[in-house]
Amino acid sequence: MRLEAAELVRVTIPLVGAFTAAFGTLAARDVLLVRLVTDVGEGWGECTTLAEPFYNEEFFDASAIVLRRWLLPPLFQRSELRADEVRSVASRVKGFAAAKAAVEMALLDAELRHEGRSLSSYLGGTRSRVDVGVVVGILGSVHELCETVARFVAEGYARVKLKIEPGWDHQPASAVREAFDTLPLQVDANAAYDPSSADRLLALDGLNLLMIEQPFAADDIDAHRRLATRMATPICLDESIPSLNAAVTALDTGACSIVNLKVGRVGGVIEARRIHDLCRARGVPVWCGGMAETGVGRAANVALASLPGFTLPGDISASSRYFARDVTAPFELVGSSLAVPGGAGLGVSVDDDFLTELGATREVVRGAR
Ligand code: NPG
Repeated sequence: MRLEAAELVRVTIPLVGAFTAAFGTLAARDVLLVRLVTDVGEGWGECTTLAEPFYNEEFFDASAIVLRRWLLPPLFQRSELRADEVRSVASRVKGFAAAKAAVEMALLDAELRHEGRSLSSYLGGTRSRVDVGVVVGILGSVHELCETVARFVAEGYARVKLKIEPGWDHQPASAVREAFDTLPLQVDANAAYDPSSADRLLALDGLNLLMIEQPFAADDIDAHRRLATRMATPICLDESIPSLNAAVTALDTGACSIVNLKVGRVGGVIEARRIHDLCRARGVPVWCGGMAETGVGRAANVALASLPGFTLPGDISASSRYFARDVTAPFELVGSSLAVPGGAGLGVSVDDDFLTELGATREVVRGAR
């Protein structure tokens, strides 16, 4: 296929409720979508980065610059382009995994739509529905937390993840455990702990958690390894795993026994599948992380989570968890699962009129820089 036109679409979508984690509070989601027009049709991708570099190094404005100046222009030069070549063409650009993932996603969408094949089938998915969980942010009180968890459990979510940070960890988690004694429950620290305060995490061992996710800094693999030798609760890594190589190191050193896979963090669904394959070969469970994406990014997440190694529910809650109205048809919870789109490509259509209604800005990116 040949790339003929590219557009960066930016829009801010209000969230149904503010979401707080160690990286800050989101009251609205700044969304960056990439629309690519090729000679075989168009495709959409989502750059899942946040407005500020508080989750990882990448952030919204920087991703847009990198897309405009360095990621998209070389793709216009190629007379024959396949989506699975994006990673190597983009390898001159260091980092910016979410921007790269968005380009790969849009080209895959175009390519697979043309072939009449779904992303799930392309990746080797084996399920038509995927079990999902929900994430509850840091709230004002334990009472509010327990009420929020109760509401999500009533909606059907069969696994709950609590955001924790120093000062909001054992007490809220044990209150939820007490109120929901058999609920599959896990916690996520987004790197908020200093290894010198590892002792306070040991208390979480009594709460029968599925896992504790990313307690320490992304580059501190050894602190995670040390904690894993002291805790019975499995350690899961998210921010520490930006690539297949990083996954190999984390598993070889015993820094984690579960891996969170996020499309935007690892640079695309194809790299995510390679990490999935590695983990599956080693018997390490993986699950699909989320970044409060619109239906575009969610479609990619759900397709990825349909692979056989995704044996734990993902952070891919229904669209209504974050948005009163999404830019695609909503992903809806039935029981505790979402349907994997069976349509060609991502299997979702973007509601352009709604984007306009929301005040989206559109920037045409050209081949020459
Ligand atoms: O359901 O999409 C979702 C959100 C899951 O809380 C979630 N993700 O740290 O994993 C995370 C967190 C996140 C949200 C990270 C937004 C970055 C942005």
